[in-house]
Amino acid sequence: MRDDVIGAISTPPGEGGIAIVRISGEGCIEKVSQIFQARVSGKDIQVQRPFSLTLGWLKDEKNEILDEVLVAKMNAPRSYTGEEMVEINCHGGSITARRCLQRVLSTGVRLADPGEFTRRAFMNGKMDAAQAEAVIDIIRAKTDRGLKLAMKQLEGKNSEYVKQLEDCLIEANMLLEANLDFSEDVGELDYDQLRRLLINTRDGIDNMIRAGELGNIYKDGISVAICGKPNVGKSSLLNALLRKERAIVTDIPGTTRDLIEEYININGIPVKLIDTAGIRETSDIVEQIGISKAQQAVKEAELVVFLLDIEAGMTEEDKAIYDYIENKERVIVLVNKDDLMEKNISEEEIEQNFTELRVIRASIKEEIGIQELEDIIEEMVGVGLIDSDNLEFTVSLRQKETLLAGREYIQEAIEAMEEVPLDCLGVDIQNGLARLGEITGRNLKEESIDRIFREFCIGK
Ligand SMILES: Nc1nc2c(ncn2[C@@H]2O[C@H](COP(=O)(O)OP(=O)(O)OP(=O)(O)O)[C@@H](O)[C@H]2O)c(=O)[nH]1
Ligand SMILES: [Mg+2]
Repeated sequence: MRDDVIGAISTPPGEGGIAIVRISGEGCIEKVSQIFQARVSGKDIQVQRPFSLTLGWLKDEKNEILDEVLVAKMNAPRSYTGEEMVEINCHGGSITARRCLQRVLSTGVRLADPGEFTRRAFMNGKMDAAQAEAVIDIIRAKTDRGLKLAMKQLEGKNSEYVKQLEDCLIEANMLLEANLDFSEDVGELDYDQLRRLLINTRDGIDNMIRAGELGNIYKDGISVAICGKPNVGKSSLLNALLRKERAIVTDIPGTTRDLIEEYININGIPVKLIDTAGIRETSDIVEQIGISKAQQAVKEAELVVFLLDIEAGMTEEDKAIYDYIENKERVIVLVNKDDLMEKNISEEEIEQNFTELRVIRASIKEEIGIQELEDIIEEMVGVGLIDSDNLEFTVSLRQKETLLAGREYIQEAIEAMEEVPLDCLGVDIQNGLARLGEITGRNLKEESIDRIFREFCIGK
């Protein structure tokens, strides 16, 4: 890990009110003072109070004004990275921020790698690994609930929970060691208590993974494909869920040719909706391409809404599409156009063809069944019945893999407890502890640290 001075633009590219150039590392205040002139003479940032702002100009090599800026300085260790830091607030044009950064770099500051500020914060003990992962979740949160969960992780919820599990294992380890070292004094090992501690840890890990996976739905979202034969009302459904006229709707079968993807928020879950071309036999080349895209989208989506037209009845065409859908447990059937007088799909027919599936009778035209569909989507992803305020976790893939690896050692210890020598049992417990430690990152290897920060953008 290098400890030189790094700098980057921390605001998104493009025009904005202001842009921020962030600089971190021992000596950065002195470097910025070389290129900054305070408006009020004598207010050099080297003597400025930390955590205050100084107005002034950034000067170029010829001592001409580059931009009028506000400079904030933070002293170590009370900054985001834990190092001495300066933030330059410049005008938010796409050129100004770049020129300010270039000027900063000309003083010998190095352009920061993606995520390097947060990486330094982690290295300097400002946050643990789980908290660093929360930073990226906060930036990427798509709904309020997703954000709330990420904030909980940043506050240290995951770390707190892992700590409880670690305490359990440490107690188990102490029990074991007391027996190894002074077996005459403490007598026989209390296997029941040891087993209880290990089972508690294992079940705690399972709970954490389960709750985390549910929480992840709010973070990652799900995809829902809308499919059916032409003219059943797929695009009408997309528009109704979006509450805007996004897709073209006509009574001509084969209106939609391409995939149309839009995001909506269903009770806090980010949902990617995909409207598809009506699937049918056709000789039209463009439509054929659209149909094969539709089939691909249906394959990949987490949930599929299969539409029928109650007036048109259930035809061979519908049956062929339905048969094509794999994993029927992710299908929601929506029998549309229930407002029409002529009904050619009976309850019996529905019952026969879609036993055990969720079926909604709807009229998209009259906005009947839309709310029910949203509720069923929420329910089907498994969070419908859970009070989201009790959902405290998301787990990153890294955290999940680490938890599972730890679980394996503990399970091994539980199973082999009375058959293996105590020191072997001790090794399993130690290994379990080491894995748990990786969640918060005390025992992290360089490549695991790289993995955490790989997803970050420059400037964070
Ligand atoms: N009566 C009635 N008509 C509807 C309803 N929903 C959609 N329609 C009509 O059905 C026709 C087809 O609707 P679309 O949404 O374009 O159907 P689609 O499934 O996207 O059709 P393609 O893109 O051609 O595959 C339009 O004329 C809609 O106004 C409904 O609930 N009741
Ligand atoms: Mg359409």
